[in-house]
Amino acid sequence: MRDPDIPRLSLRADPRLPSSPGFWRSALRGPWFTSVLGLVLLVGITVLFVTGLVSYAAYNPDLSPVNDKTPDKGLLGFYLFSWPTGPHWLYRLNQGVHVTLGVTLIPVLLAKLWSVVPRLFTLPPARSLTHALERISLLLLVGGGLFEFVTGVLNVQLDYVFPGSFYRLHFYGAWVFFAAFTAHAVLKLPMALRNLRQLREERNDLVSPRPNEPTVSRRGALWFVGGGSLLLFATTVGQSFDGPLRRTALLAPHGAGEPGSGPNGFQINKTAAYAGISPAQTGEDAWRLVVTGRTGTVRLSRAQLAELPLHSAALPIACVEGWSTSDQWWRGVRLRDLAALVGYEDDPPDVFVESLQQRGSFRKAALRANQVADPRSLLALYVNGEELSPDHGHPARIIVPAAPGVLNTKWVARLTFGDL
Ligand SMILES: Nc1nc2c(c(=O)[nH]1)N[C@H]1C(S)=C(S)[C@@H](COP(=O)(O)O)O[C@H]1N2
Ligand SMILES: [Mo]
Repeated sequence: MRDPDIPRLSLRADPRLPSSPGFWRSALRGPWFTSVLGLVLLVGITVLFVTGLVSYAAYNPDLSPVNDKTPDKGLLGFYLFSWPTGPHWLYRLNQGVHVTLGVTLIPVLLAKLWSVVPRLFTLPPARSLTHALERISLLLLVGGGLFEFVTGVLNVQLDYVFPGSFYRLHFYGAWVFFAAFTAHAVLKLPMALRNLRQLREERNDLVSPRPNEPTVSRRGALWFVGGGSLLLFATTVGQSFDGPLRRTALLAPHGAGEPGSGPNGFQINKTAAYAGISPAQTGEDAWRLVVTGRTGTVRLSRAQLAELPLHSAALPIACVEGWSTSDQWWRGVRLRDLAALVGYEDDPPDVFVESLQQRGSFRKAALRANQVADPRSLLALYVNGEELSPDHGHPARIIVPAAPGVLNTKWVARLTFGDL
């Protein structure tokens, strides 16, 4: 029974309810802590956004629906450009930064959200129209941020959980999130900078009116968050390197695998068995490369291919998931020489590449004319002085400088040159 002598507490005043400032007891919360984390995220998330957009452009999504089916990227795709083929490590660097930085920022993001969580419960929900708009934008900010981090991590960890749709989700999500993020940064940056410069902390609604005895200083808490980030960084970054460093990439599922030794001993994404490629399809009698272009169709056995002029290129495999290999020595036929076989002597066009693989998302890809024209772009038959292994794409695979791994189609069966 309620004691009638004790006045009923309002929702804002009853410290048992999260809508009351008194409910939140941590002595850490306050403008300084939130501002430090906010400034780290301002820089970090801006880098994530830029590298993410760049990564999307690297797919040549505007070239063919095979590369990307995102509808109406027209407006958001205003910035798409013809992805260059140099420097040859461009995608490797970009995607390594995107994924490793994204993982590293997770503790900062969580700490930042924790530091402002009392505001989620503020009552009344909206004091004015401006306040209502601000809270809606915060919903997009927090929701968008969590969405981008969660979809990114799931894609890296769970091996393409959103077949075909990850790019769409992550791409649209990025624009929504970054729009809200920009508005938030413009509104809050001046205050955040003031908060950092001030020696004595201003009080705001984040400061608990009845704080618990602190168990750690604010700086100590920041070190804790930073330590978490450092740990994630240290267990992820190795995925971009070969040798013993790769084994430190405990959190990168495709980074720390044991790729075996020897010339073909580098990362494998999907094995031949997984892709359903059987030795019967790839043997000398069975396999023919079908090349189609202006002047018709040419069929080549592997022995015939190996008699064409062969060229070498040192190029990495760099996956959208962030892992990459160091440069491998590929040897094979230049794509532009194959284009010349079917009527494109001086003007190599785009090419549509199809694999022997019958199911799965990455059995087709489109490459742009500038990629076909680059003398380092090969239909590789050998790697590091040996035959390609079945898992790396025997009898032949595409390798193109600076391109995302997904465009380096394995077990190639058919090349169709011509404007896509
Ligand atoms: N046919 C086919 N080619 C493919 C793939 C695939 O699943 N099927 N995966 C692509 C992806 S996503 C990457 S990162 C590279 C990996 O090449 P690797 O396994 O030789 O390292 O191959 C690409 N080529
Ligand atoms: Mo990949």
